[in-house]
Amino acid sequence: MDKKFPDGFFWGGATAANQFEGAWDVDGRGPSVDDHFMGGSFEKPREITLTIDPDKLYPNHDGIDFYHHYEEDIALFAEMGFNMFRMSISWSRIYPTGMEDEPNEAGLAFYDKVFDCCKKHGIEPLVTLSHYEMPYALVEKYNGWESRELIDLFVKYCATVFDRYQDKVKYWLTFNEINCGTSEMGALFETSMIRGFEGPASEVVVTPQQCFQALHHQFVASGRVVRLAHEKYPQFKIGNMECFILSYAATCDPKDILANQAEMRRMNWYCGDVQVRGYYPSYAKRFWEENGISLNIADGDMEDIAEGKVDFYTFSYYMSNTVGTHDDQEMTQGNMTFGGKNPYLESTDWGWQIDPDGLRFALNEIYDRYQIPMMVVENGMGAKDEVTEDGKIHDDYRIDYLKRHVNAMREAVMDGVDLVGYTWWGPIDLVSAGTGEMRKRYGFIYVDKHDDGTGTYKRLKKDNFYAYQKIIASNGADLD
Ligand code: BGP
Repeated sequence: MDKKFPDGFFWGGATAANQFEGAWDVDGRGPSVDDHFMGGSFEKPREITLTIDPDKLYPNHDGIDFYHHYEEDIALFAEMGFNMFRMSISWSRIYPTGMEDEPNEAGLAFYDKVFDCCKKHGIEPLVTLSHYEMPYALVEKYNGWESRELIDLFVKYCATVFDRYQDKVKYWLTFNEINCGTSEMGALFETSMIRGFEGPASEVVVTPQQCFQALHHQFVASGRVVRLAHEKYPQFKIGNMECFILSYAATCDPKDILANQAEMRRMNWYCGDVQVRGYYPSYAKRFWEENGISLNIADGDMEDIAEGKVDFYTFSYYMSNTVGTHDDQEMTQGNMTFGGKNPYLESTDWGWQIDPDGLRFALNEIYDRYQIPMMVVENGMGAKDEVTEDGKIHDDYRIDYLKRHVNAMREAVMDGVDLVGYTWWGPIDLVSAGTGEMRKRYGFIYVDKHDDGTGTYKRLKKDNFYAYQKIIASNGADLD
């Protein structure tokens, strides 16, 4: 069989505005929820403050200053051969509090420049409308997505950027990792229900009722936005975005199989089933009942969801874990989650278990279920990099991770999966969402920026820069 990817396959990298733009209070931008998060680490959760304390360090404020380096950075992406760049728009750059009648022209103009620069280099933007952020004023007034009012405000913001960039952007994603809203830990990032909260992020408390009601509001908002796009801009393609946390049953005990099935439904299938199929899945009713959830569904909501089905399915994939019912299970950390350890897998320094075969498995499972085009829009390895005396970064560990995951996708394509794109997470080092660290680096490009806030912002190519360049040049055929 032909061991390569389909012609026209999208190769690129993925970022999020709040994690790399910086310029948090420049050109009329309002504070976003992430601007209230201080830096943390593997051992120490990020602290959230109610007001911005000038004596404290908030890593998202400066990010890696893409705002002033975008031309240099996009040129480097082009040099690697990117034909796609996933980025998000910062809502509070467009509507500083989310509640203004008119958008902030300076914010809109910034993204015009970014998209024009992509075009100059033949790079297709893939734009996430909401990547773990909202204007902080909406947290204060509405407690984030807990309130229905967010739907109209979000649709207004989307309508503005659709109108403005209709000739520059074709591919859009509604909510980043929407399914993180199904867990207490992920809801913090996904739904911003932290009104009045100050303290370690691990101490935020939300109930299942709040989580699933907030998600319902997001489903309706997503449905309305997809409908709007389909009606007004037939050239657009709109996708969902899931944090796919593949889990295996910890043992072949049938009780473990059932426990894992329940976890796979809550974590991985619930949101996809709604956004791809356009209705709540059959297992939802019992799940709601058993978790004390009673959804408030308004007239027209289910129609918005039914008419707002996404055009393609996208997800992040970093790791897998195990789920079981036995007490002796050892646990480990992962992306937005804790899970059981798998004795057959190695982990990164942050405890994320590396599992390329799981990516092939996940791609097949998802495609069997939905039968629509797919993209892997995040995948990567957070590691501590060292600049050696020769001024280089020899990140063979990351090259190995990259090649094994590209190989897994290639196998899935040969299995028949309709995979159309791959955007590596953090093609340039940026601030970690989970820990707020800079030293948890993912990039092909190193950025001289450190956890204590120091650094020159100088960009350096790592060894993996050249490895990815070779992979892209051969359309995924050359993995030696
Ligand atoms: C995903 C998020 C990204 C990104 C990535 C890596 O869940 O969509 O925003 O940050 O994970 O996670 P972290 O930054 O915590 O290492």
